[in-house]
Amino acid sequence: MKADIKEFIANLERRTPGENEFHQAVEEVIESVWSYYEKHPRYQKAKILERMVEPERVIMFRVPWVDDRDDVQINRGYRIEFNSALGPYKGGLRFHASVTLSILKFLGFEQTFKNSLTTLPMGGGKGGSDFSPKGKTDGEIMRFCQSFMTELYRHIGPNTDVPAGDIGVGGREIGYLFGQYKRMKNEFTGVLTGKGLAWGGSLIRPEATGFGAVYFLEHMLKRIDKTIDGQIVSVSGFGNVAWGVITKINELGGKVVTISGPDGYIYDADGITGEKVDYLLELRATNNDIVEPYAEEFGAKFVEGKHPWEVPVDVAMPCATENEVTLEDAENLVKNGCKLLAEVSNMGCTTEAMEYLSENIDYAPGKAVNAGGVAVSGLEMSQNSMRINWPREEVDARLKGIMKDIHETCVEYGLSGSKVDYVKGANVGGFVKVAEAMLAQGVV
Ligand code: 2IT
Repeated sequence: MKADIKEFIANLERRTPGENEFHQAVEEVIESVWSYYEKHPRYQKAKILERMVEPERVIMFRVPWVDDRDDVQINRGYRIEFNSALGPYKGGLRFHASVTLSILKFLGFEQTFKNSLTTLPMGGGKGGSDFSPKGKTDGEIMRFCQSFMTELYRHIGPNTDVPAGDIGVGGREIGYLFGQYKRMKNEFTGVLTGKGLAWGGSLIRPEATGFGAVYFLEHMLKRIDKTIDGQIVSVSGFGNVAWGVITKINELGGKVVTISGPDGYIYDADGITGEKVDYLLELRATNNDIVEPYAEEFGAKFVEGKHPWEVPVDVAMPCATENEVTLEDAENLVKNGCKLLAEVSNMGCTTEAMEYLSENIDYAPGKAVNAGGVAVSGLEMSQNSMRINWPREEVDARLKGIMKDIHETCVEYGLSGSKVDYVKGANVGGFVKVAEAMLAQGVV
């Protein structure tokens, strides 16, 4: 690592002790953009990078609620308003026991560059709570969401900050959050995305992250003269994003052979198709957060306590959570003939795994691959502003166009020889627009 990058990171670590995931996300971007930054003294003079790693605002608050046994519960709520150079803060809410300030800062930081890549006018933000909806009743989830929004409502708005879902926040939670916002502000407005179709939601939003990732994969494969038809794919997770990826891969003739949960992974050599894909929705609705029942239902193999990256495949698509692919996993994938890893989870690979994969196969980072989710959120905002709903074909065509543009941006900034450095391409491509906007807007 270059001395001045080292110093930059050391400074960041001094100011944000213990925020390991945040440091990891910043380091990846800094390494990518540093040579570009050095070539542009006006960026340095304006301290663009130093400003970019400091969120514009961090909100932390108490979320008290009463569970079904009449016990008082206390969770912590957060909203990181990271960067508004390109538009209102935009990014999801994560409800999961593992949520910390560091995790939300890493996600908010990444979101800024991801949103920039989508070409839509959105700044970067992220929020959530250490509350996990898994194992809770509907009533408990509603009371939690209402308490959470009772504080959050004063900080957000359709022109200020527009949250959406992430892990643990789906249509049900968005509904409860929206209801409470509307009640408190007496305003029916596009303040959240991922809404139900009857009350301002967009077609394709639930599928967008997974579909967009597969559209991106198509462009990656095209560069090496391949198509999705016939590819064997491993997927992790079994939530909304994994479901979207599996549905689209099937449609395009590929075969997905794995899914996973916190309990282990499923290997289904025949492919996860037809009623098995519908079963994923059932599995999620049981609220247990385990995949093992799939094995009993369809006679597939369940491997306890392991990640699916030991299964030989052509393409790997992590769809669960950060740092879910370690160096050892990456080595296993490559050893077993994997040619391409398209990261769908945010920062799905550890730094070591990412470096190893970039050197050995085609690897693209989450902020490019999964940007279809927030892109369709951006399209939901447009539809809300115009008070119309676009048909399915219109949203899908726009999503396809955006994923193509993101891939082209990665190639533009990441091409080295005949290979594309997707990490550099995504980071520099995302950075340039934000940096230019910050310069134009002065020292704020
Ligand atoms: O990580 C992400 O991009 C999301 N969770 C979606 C954010 C959004 O505002 O739709």
